[in-house]
Amino acid sequence: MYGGGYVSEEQRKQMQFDDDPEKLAAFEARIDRGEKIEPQDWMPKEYRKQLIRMIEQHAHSEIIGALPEGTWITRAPGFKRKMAIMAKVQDEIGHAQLLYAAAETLGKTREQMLNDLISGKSKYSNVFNYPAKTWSDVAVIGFLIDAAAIVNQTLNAKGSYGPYCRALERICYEEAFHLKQGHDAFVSLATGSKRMREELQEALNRWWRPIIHFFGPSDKQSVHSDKLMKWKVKMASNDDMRNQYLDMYVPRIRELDLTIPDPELRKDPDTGRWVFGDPNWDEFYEVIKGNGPCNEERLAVRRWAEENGTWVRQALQPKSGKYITPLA
Ligand code: BYC
Repeated sequence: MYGGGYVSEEQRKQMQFDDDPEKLAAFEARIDRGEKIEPQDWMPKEYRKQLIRMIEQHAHSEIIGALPEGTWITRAPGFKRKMAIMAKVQDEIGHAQLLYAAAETLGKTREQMLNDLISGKSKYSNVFNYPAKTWSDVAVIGFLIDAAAIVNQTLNAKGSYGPYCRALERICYEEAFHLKQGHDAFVSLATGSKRMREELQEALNRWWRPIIHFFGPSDKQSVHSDKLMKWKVKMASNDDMRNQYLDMYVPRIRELDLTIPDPELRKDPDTGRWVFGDPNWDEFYEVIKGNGPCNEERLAVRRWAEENGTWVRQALQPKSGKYITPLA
């Protein structure tokens, strides 16, 4: 099993032991009542740690997620598509800013987070470690990955940590608009020439498995879900989110006469749940460990941006001189 963030049962007990039981009970009662937890409020160490991990990973996913689409700004077909993809990429960077600000309220600085991203210590979404080879890949990202992100984020937005929920609410509004541009690009290709349809089908074939992975490992393999759901950081399990997504988007793909590249995919009428072929979880764990097709390239771009942007940050903070150079 992948062991990146694994917390042993013993460590878990220790973490709970470290927290004052009365404060913990009062905290959990607040969560049960549906109250939002704010930065100045008491919170268990594990809640803080988990939120930093998740929000930070989410922020990194936004800036790394801008890279595959960013390479298509100059190559998008036509002026309007170029404008739209450029605006979308700018929005993603804005989302990262909102999310880093939300994570900072929990005590980890932005510099530490960026250091952990470029050193490979922190994770970001598996999907951004695959290349966007053609314009059709960009359409698949814009429609099907943004749709997956919306399923996940509209649920997370109802969670317990105030700053994360407020950031997500705004992000979801913008993502809903991104979805429209992705859907428009996707439908144009699906209803276009034979060559356009073929290219779109090839892109769908490449992306289907990473999309299934997007919601995280199965509930049996998920490490953090139980605690995160108890504390209403996550509002649905990985499998429930994946199921909800398949319910919504399998029909929309099929109505365009495209083939989902999984012959075993079907909805079980007895359970109402989707059944699918082996999504190759080994590939997922390899990708999130840093061994996907584009991990090195993505981090190299971030490193370049950090190194070449240092002078700008230093110029903006002339008096303090306290800026920590990434990887210093
Ligand atoms: N990719 O215990 P589990 C976007 C890791 S940006 C990589 O189930 P959890 C967009 C997990 O971190 C949207 N790693 O985890 C941007 C853990 O490892 P560690 C990104 C993954 O947290 C630009 C291990 O696997 N969305 O859409 O309970 C353009 C065990 O997993 C992934 C978010 O970040 C993954 N897919 O549940 C277009 C949303 N899945 O940390 C679009 C916020 C799992 O112990 N995050 N892992 O080493 C979440 O909602 C949850 O973190 C997840 C996973 C549902 C993703």
